[in-house]
Order: sequence, then C-alpha cells, then structure tokens
Amino acid sequence: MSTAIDSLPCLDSPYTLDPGKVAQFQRDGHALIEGLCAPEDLTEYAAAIAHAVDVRKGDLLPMEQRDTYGKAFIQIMNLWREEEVIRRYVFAKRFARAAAELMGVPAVRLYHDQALFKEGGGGATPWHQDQHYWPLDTDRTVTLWMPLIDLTPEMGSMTFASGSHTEGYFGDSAIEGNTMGHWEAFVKERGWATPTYGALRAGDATFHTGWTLHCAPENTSTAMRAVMTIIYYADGALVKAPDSKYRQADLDAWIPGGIPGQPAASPLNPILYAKE
Ligand SMILES: O=C(O)CCC(=O)C(=O)O
Repeated sequence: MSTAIDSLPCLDSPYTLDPGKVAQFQRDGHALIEGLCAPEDLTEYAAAIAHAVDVRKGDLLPMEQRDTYGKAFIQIMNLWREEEVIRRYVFAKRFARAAAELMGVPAVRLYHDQALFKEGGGGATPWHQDQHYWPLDTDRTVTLWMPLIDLTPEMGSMTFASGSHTEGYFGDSAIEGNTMGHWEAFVKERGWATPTYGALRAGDATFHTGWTLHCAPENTSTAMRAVMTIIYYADGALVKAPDSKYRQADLDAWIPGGIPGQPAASPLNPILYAKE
C-alpha cells in the first residue's frame, strides 16, 4: 500500500486516563478505555492492517476442518516489521503511555503485535492466560486489544475473569482442544465476575494483564471481527528461562537471543514509551 506516512494522523498525543480506570485495571486486571483512538484517525491504519492480514492469511481450511486455535481467529504477528504504516500505529506513544500508566510503570517495551481477525462463523477463543506463552519474569505485562471496526456483541468481544490476575499462573491454559468446560468450572468455583465489554466502537481499547483469565465467544455474525493487539511489558523485565515448548517458541520468535535472567531487550523489543 502506498501512503504518505507523514500525512497519517499522529497517534502520539497523551490520552488522560481517568484515575478510576487505573484503579479498576489494577483491581480487576482489565479495563476499557473508550476512544483511545478517534475512529477518523484509525481509518487508514485499519485499512493497512486489514490489507496486510488479507495478503498474509494464506489458504484457510473450511471452518469445520480447523482446530480450536484455527477456528478462533486468523492471527498475524509483528506486522510492525512488515509495513511502515503499521509500524507507526504499533509505535503510537499514546497507546504505550496508556499501557504504562495502567500498570503504574515509568516505561514499557514492545513484546509483539498481532492482528486477531475472527471470521464470521468463527469459533470461541477459550479461556486462557496469555502469560502461559511468555518467557517474561514479571507480572507487569499488558495487552491492548483494539477493534478496527465497530463491533456488535455478536462478533466476539472480550470477556474477563475479574481479579483472576492476582493469583499468578494457573498452569497450562493453552488455546487448544476442548478446555472451555474446565475453565468455566474453575472460574465459577473462584466466584469471579465475568464481564464482557460487548459492543465497542472502532478505536476503543480493552487492556488486560498477562495473568488475567479471558476468553471471547464465537463470532455469530457474518462479518469479520477485525482487531489489532499490542503487547507491552515494563522496561527492566527479565527473561524467564523457558519451561515449556510455548515459552521456548516465544523466546525464539519475540526476544531473539534473550538470555534467562538478563533484561528482555532484544532489537525486537524497543521502548515505546518512557516518562520524561
Ligand atoms: O481476540 C480474541 O478472540 C482473543 C484475544 C486474546 O486472547 C488476547 O488478546 O490476549
């Protein structure tokens, strides 16, 4: 796509977070920040991301032949490395600053970005903890999840188990097989509330920590649920020795050359916001 990068909306200006949102994020492990990006500022970035997904998604099997992961979404990662326009979106200081302020840290690094497009008729995203996959020795991690189009509740909005992040790692919650029943029972037993944010506008963003249990229902509409995510962690976080195939694969892909016990700071993990 040819777009004059400098003419695109600048996404660096600060967004003043309501202190109540910060408190809610720290208490519940998730929060909705409405209008983090104005819809009119998002248009060209959204088009670039949708185009990048379209050209990279490859040949998809019919839905009924896919596994749980394949049904849940089309996932394309680190698009910032592929397209200048997307790099400008992923490196937006406004987003990174919101992530830092929600976590209460002075600076954040990029872990990776990922487009998560749930097709019309796509399956549920089962309950999981993201940090199950991450070789990071910190609980200061957060995902920004931003719809690129207006979402209706039928398209599969995020659902969170409020307060689940306070208990750390629950063990294997890989997105595979039929794990929904197990986690539903677990969440019920703990008595956590499970709010969903339902309908969202393009440019709204939910944030959740790496330990917050979350899921998303099926997309029962016929439209593509176009969502972009950016994962951040506190600058200074250390690499955790990988103790599973998932964390080893993530280390190799997203913190290449990272050494356990040393700062997670490869060239793929630039600082995206630091308080002045
Ligand atoms: O988009 C989804 O369906 C799930 C997203 C998710 O699990 C995440 O961003 O951590």
